[in-house]
Amino acid sequence: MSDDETLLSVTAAHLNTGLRGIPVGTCRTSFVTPTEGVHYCGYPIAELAAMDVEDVIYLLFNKELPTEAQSKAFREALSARGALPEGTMEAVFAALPREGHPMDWMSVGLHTLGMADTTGDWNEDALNLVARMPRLMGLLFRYREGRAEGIPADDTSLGLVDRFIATLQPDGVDLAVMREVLNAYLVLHLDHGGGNLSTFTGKATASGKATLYASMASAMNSLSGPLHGRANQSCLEFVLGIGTSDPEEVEAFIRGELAAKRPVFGFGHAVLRAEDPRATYQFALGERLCPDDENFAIIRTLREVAPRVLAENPKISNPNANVDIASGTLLHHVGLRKPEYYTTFFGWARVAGIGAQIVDERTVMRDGKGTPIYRPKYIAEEQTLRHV
Ligand code: HAX
Repeated sequence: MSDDETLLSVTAAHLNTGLRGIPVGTCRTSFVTPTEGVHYCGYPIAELAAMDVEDVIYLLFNKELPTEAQSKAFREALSARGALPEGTMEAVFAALPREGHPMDWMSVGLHTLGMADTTGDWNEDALNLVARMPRLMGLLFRYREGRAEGIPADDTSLGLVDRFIATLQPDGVDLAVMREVLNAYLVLHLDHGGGNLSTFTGKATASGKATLYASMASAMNSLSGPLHGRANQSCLEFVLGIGTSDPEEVEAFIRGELAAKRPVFGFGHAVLRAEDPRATYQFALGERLCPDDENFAIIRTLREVAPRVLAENPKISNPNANVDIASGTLLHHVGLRKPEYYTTFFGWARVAGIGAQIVDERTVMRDGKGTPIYRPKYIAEEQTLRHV
């Protein structure tokens, strides 16, 4: 059945299924296929994974890869947009409870930026936000860790990853390795089709003409759920809980988790039917950057053992590794040791993809008129009607 026919044949069976599989719009930035995973503007992710994140963000906003001159101009434009309103974020972060989840801090940070400096132009605001995220992220870490003293001035002439690292000032870490891991993490997580929950939420909020910043905060609140972005936090917690890379012990651990009806994190996917190319890339990166890391040894064994064990259950459509299997291990290796922060990196990346999709929906769709305010239909149940 084609997508068009599906559109015309919504039945009672589709109700209360979270709009699963129901076409609601078109997406200009990315799509996902069962074997090659996510594509950005037509390019399979495997072709983009090693590029600088600035160039891939350019692709999402402009629908073509930049020439050398365009790349340089785009980086300069991001630098020019990068400065945060003086002192505002610092004052807000200083007042937030440190026991709050980092994703809640990120959401407050986005609202803070929006209150201080919204232009009302979708494209301007989306690019300003992309440019300001590294400093927001760096300050988020510094204030939560109680390291607010001596934060260096923001050098907006640096690239996006370097600006975060410069604000963070990590101790005892190989900065070149950290830069490569973070750049890859961001590129791999920038976008994932139009209908994932956070992207959909961001576009829905923007359809009511809330600001770009308020829309992005909505998107990040959606991403913070354990069934969505926060799965990457759970995945490293799972790896740390295994504590051995011995294949027999790992297999016994997996069987124990399945018997206890717990998920084997880092495996399976709703759409992919092969190993996620984002996982494949990160495994290759890990083999190059940290082959002796003890957590990397665990996920290497998991990758060998888990698909075989999971494939014994015919219900599991894809027993192979997904994007979350290796990302936490790589972040951990470069000194970002606390899994509770991992969804903020996911969110940082998605700000670009969701921002580009919001710009498309608000300024390009329907010959530039933009998608109207979202209003799916809900059918009243008889019981509800009796109380009206
Ligand atoms: N461990 C245990 N059970 C699994 C499983 C896994 N890794 N993968 C699938 N299953 C189970 C499902 O829970 C489902 O069981 P029920 O029929 O009892 O509900 C059954 O197998 C069929 O599932 P499916 O059709 O193959 O996959 P779904 O689309 O339902 O679920 C999930 C996809 C990613 C949620 C699932 O594979 C899972 O829970 N994986 C482990 C958690 C995880 O790694 N999450 C990160 C996902 C990363 C991602 O999607 N990024 O975009």
